[in-house]
Amino acid sequence: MATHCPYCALQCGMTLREDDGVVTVHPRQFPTNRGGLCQKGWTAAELLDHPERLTTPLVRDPATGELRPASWDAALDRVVAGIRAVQRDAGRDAVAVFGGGGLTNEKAYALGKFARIGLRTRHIDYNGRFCMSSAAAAGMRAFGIDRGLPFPLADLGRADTLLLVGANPAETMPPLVRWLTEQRRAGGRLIVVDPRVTATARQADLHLQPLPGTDLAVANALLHIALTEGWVDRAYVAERTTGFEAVRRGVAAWWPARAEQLSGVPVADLEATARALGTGGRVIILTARGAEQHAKGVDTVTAYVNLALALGLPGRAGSGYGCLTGQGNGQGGREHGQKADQLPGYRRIDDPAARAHVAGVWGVPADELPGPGVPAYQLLDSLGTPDGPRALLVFGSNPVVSAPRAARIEGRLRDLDLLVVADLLLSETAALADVVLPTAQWAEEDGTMTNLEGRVLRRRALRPPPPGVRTDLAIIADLAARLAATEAPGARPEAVAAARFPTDPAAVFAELRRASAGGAADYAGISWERIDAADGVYWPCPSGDGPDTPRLFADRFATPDGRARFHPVDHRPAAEEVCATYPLHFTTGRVLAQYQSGTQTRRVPALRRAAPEAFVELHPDLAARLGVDDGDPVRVTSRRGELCAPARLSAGIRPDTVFAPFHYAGAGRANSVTNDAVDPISGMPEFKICAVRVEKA
Ligand SMILES: Nc1nc2c(c(=O)[nH]1)N[C@H]1C(S)=C(S)[C@@H](COP(=O)(O)OP(=O)(O)OC[C@H]3O[C@@H](n4cnc5c(=O)[nH]c(N)nc54)[C@H](O)[C@@H]3O)O[C@H]1N2
Ligand SMILES: Nc1nc2c(c(=O)[nH]1)N[C@H]1C(S)=C(S)[C@@H](COP(=O)(O)OP(=O)(O)OC[C@H]3O[C@@H](n4cnc5c(=O)[nH]c(N)nc54)[C@H](O)[C@@H]3O)O[C@H]1N2
Ligand code: SF4
Ligand SMILES: [Mo]
Repeated sequence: MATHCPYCALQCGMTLREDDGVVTVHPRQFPTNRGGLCQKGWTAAELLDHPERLTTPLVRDPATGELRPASWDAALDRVVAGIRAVQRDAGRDAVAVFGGGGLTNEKAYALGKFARIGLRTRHIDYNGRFCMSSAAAAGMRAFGIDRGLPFPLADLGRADTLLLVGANPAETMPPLVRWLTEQRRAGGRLIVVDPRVTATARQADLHLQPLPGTDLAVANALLHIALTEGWVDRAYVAERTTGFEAVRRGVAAWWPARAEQLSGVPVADLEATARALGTGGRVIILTARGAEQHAKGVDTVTAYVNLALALGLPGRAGSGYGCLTGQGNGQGGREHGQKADQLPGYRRIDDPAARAHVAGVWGVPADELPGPGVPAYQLLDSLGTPDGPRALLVFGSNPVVSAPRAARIEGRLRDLDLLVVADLLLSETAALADVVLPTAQWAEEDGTMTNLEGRVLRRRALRPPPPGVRTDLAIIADLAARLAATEAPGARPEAVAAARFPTDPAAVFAELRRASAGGAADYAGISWERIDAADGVYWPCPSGDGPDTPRLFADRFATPDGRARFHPVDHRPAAEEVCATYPLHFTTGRVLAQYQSGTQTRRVPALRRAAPEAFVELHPDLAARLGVDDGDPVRVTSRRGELCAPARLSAGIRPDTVFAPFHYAGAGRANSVTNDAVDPISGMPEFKICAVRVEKA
């Protein structure tokens, strides 16, 4: 059975085999992974028959306070009664939905539709807000469209210069490293910007090691140098862009020496980088979470987009700007309506034409669709407060581990009247729920995923879910039907009848195609058959007999006038700066063997052995000052909380910065420490920098 890995956005091709009930994973030739898989992909099938798999709904017993097995009827009745009670009391918006970028396109679409016409709440958002939102917002405002890579991944292998800013694919997308190796074999230069000497940085020709939170200044200095040296593509700027003059004036103040002072990157390295970018033939600039997960993430990405535009890269063959999308369906998950301000096809919920189109597909009057909700952190932080939602339904996220300032969010979740979590395993968030609904896993249901290239792929069911387990689509449909059957003031039961929420993913996809037709992310011409016939189909693909779009921007950008837009952006300090009490910078990220909040990968024995617990990475000089030896337990404290984990000494990290992975719960939870300041445009939290104190525990 040919399918794709359940985890990250590389969506490596794999083949599943079932012998005597045991499912094994085999690598498959696919254009992104070319037969490669990382350890997570190799072991993905181990969760299918995992002993901790949820196989029955759980309902919290009011008498004992414990979660107890319950029938589906009892569990769903409890959910519906809870929703109706809260909505009767506090209005429709008192119920909120939280989705995930790991859900298939079909599920993301169904969830957004369920929120808008099943619950009729404006409150839906998702974990992609913590992931892709800054790059998405920057792409929208510069190019008029947000597709992570506007070109096939294979272009990386042919780049003369490749700049990776805040990306560590050697750990986060290991098979992608083949493209980097190929690129350098062909004589290309790889430049990596990361405060740590990562496995990726070790392969680079040049490694810039800035202080976290200074990427914007670095980008402006690079453009400053390019201007001074005459590497700006004046013809391209004149023909294909608007707004350059203001950017030019802004970066004039970014002398390389000024950027060096702020970031610690030597002027010579800035000059070498600018030269490689400005004089290379095929040049690609990529950002990932290191640059984006800041309270100035949108402006930071914009600074790199400005640089790319000034050099004439976007739309030029073999060149361009892109961001590396993270979650398995991080791209599709941000297109079909689980974002607070969005309707399917990447339409805006406040656009009357978009509302009319989607309401038509859904068979409801457009004026019945709610308006925009609020971004994820704001939503989570309002739960259970007098003005916030009092019930929350979570599909595909574990915010108790992954949200910033997690102890506070955990408290908010506890304050809810009703918390419902659909998951395959008892995540830390599910453990707090009033009702837990066991869902099918990737190899048990059909659907589509859109990878980091904007390529729509088929996920295939190898076998049905185990007895007692239902698919997310079936849960959504059942809830919609039960809600329709209840009497609620002003509700139109027929509008939310079960027939409107098909459980067959093929039927959902057919509807999604119609709903997306004419939108920015147009899937109208994509059929499952067409995906099968090729190695996936790139959106936009408006017509069944027309072409798909592997490369964007060759002739025009997706803005009304077809030109890309420059935006002047300036450096600003991190939301929280170091001080005498909290003198060190704290940053967070990933290790190869764990995925996200770890619900899944912490339960796979080989992965647990490879990365069993949290750690705090710090420089030996800093460790010596603190009297800490390798392996000693240390405590990292911020204004918001603390993390305790063994020290891991590494000469590869800046002595003024400490790092911890965010995959762990309990005392090792990095998000107990992180800052919940968010980007004013995207709502992205500042996961990648805050001020801390470190001491031996
Ligand atoms: N093994 C594994 N792979 C994954 C995932 C996982 O959880 N585990 N998750 C997937 C998802 S959802 C995502 S979003 C991607 C993320 O993929 P990446 O963005 O590659 O992952 P991160 O480790 O979060 O961050 C990358 C690097 O940013 C650096 N960094 C920290 N602060 C700064 C800064 O201020 N500036 C710069 N330039 N760099 C900084 C960190 O040191 C880190 O090495 O990975 C995907 N793949
Ligand atoms: N400090 C710090 N925090 C971070 C980050 C960071 O770099 N630093 N990165 C952020 C980023 S980029 C991301 S993407 C988030 C991710 O963080 P989360 O949103 O917590 O992501 P996951 O751990 O993937 O959570 C997915 C949950 O859904 C379940 N699940 C998987 N598939 C399905 C399905 O099909 N249906 C249902 N119903 N459930 C399913 C899994 O078992 C798991 O419990 O974390 C963010 N948090
Ligand atoms: S790189 Fe990503 S998609 Fe590929 S096997 Fe690893 S986790 Fe799966
Ligand atoms: Mo992510």
